[in-house]
Amino acid sequence: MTAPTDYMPPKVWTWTKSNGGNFASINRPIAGSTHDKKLPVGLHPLQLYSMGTPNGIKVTILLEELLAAGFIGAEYDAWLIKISDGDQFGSGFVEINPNSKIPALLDRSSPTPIRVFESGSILLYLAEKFGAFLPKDIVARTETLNWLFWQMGSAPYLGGGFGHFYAYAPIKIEYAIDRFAMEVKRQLDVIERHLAITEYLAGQDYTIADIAVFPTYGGVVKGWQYNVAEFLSVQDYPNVQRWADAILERPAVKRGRMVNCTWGEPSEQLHERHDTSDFNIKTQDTIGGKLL
Ligand SMILES: N[C@@H](CCC(=O)N[C@@H](CS)C(=O)NCC(=O)O)C(=O)O
Repeated sequence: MTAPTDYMPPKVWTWTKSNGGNFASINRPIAGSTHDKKLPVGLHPLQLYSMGTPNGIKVTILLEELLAAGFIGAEYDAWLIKISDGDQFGSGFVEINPNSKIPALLDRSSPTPIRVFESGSILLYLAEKFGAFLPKDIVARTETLNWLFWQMGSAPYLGGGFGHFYAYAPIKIEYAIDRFAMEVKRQLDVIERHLAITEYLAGQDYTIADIAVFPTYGGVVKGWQYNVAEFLSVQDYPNVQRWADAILERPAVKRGRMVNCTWGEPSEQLHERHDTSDFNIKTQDTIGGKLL
């Protein structure tokens, strides 16, 4: 083990300086808004305020799946919330999500608009609203919710624990990386063993459980999340790979991953989405991956 730091916690922690990590400029120990900013509103009842991160694309993948399945009421406007610029601390956003994290959804289809925050809550809300991607049978429904809530409880160890200390912290701390790498590999083994006996997480059907787990754990085994495929020996999880490959093939997943995405190939970014035709315009407007 490399040498520990000589830091000793004081009796009372105070926020005296930025922590120097990648997101230091937006991290702070208090909640609430920092500035007045109204949110834009589009034509559709469903207004999504988000960014194309693993938590954000859970919702855009489900909305694109619902539209692909013929639920026209799932048409939505997706507005970009730039979390690195602090948009999540604008007053309008905080009214929809007091926790200041994307994704956040406003359903304006009833006289009193309904706010929905936390990606798991949004997935469940939409699945129940449209009666899709959540089985009706009590056994399969419960199994779907088991894995949906597994993701909500497990992913912070992957992102806030492992991802933070491996990729974003200003210093590499062996103890922290070891602790969280071990936990993430254990979690991957949990879904590896399960997917060895079942096609999708809740059984034969693709559900909101797969949509929740895929962006984070699929992202790790396919290599786009933290670029840790080699470090975590992801070839050791062939059933997770098989499951992630099948999900990646779905056209709605391809579209959902583009929405509110601001990095990577320009042809794979759709900063805002207001209509299904936005994807076609995007395809026409790009040549060889370069925006015209
Ligand atoms: N538990 C939340 C986590 C959401 C979350 O962590 N969102 C991140 C982006 S992936 C965010 O908005 N970060 C901005 C910040 O922490 O200020 C959910 O599932 O919706």
